[in-house]
Amino acid sequence: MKIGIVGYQGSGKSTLFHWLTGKEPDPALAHATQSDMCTVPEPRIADLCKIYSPKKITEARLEIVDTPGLSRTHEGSAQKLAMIREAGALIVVVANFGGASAKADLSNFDDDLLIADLDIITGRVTRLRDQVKKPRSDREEMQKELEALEPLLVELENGRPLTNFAMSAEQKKASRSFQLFSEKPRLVIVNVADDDDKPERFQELARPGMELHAMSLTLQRDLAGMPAEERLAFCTEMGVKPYDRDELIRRIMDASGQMLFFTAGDKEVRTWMIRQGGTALEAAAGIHTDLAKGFIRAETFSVTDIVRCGSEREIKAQGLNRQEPKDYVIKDGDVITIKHNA
Ligand SMILES: Nc1nc2c(ncn2[C@@H]2O[C@H](COP(=O)(O)OP(=O)(O)OP(=O)(O)O)[C@@H](O)[C@H]2O)c(=O)[nH]1
Ligand SMILES: [Mg+2]
Repeated sequence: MKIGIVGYQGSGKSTLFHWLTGKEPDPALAHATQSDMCTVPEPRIADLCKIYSPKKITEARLEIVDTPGLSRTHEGSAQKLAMIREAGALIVVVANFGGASAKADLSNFDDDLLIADLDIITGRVTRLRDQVKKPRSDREEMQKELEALEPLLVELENGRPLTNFAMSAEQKKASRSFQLFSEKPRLVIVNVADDDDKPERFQELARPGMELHAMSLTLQRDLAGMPAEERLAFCTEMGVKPYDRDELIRRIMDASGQMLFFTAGDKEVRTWMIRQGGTALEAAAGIHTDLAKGFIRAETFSVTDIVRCGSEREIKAQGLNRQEPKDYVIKDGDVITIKHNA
């Protein structure tokens, strides 16, 4: 899944991209999107490695996409927004330095995204209303789509994002191809001035179901680039704290509606990403289509149990090994082995 970093011009998006991925975005490509992969750190993978001594360790990664900033005067916004439609989740970066107000920018940016969606749905609904009046073979289908979209239009017209709207299957189907922003999960980062010593105060801008973090991104990126000793000296002298980047990445994954599970053996210990609520069959498909096709069962135990037991043999001896069917919902920390027909 792609995670799009979005926000107004100069809010610190590229600085965040650099900090998260370790890759400096190319300034020559500032008008386009730039993406890079970012490992999702999972501390328990080290515990599994002690048990399995694998030849190889592979960690799941998120694709982070840096995007050109929107102008506050909306110039070129439609084109820039079109570049991030396909992102599965958004990180909204709002600045609170150099005269910018995070509170105002956050509210305005939300409006910009909502208006972009409203334009699209208004266009489609207007067209459908026109089409259903005509005698055409697909009239019934169009009527159905229209009925599905009209309530969504009402929500957007009233300034309500669709993240909190319980959509019917028909509505999901009708809206999917538009890749609406207001349906995308988001996480907000308030980028404060380097000398801001109370970033916690921005928590009041968070809304239910929307996670918010506040920090100086330039400071964090620079700290991450320092050798450990220098970082410690700098932090002590300046009275600043490094933000836990690994934890932030896990929070980004979580906010995007995904989670990790493990596969483990002496060849490879590996983390995989799956949507929260994903089934054993989906996990199998994520590993290899053949595993999903020939799926028999998922042998499952929890990472906590194997770390406590120290071996698979002991897991089995204690009866902690479960045989799960296709529709089993994967839980955080599951270690699974898919049994399948070749
Ligand atoms: N004071 C302060 N300045 C920052 C901070 N983060 C970024 N800046 C400055 O803001 C400017 C923009 O940073 P970028 O990361 O390039 O911002 P951007 O959002 O990628 O900008 P565009 O891609 O042009 O939209 C740079 O001059 C940074 O030095 C911060 O935490 N504090
Ligand atoms: Mg940039």
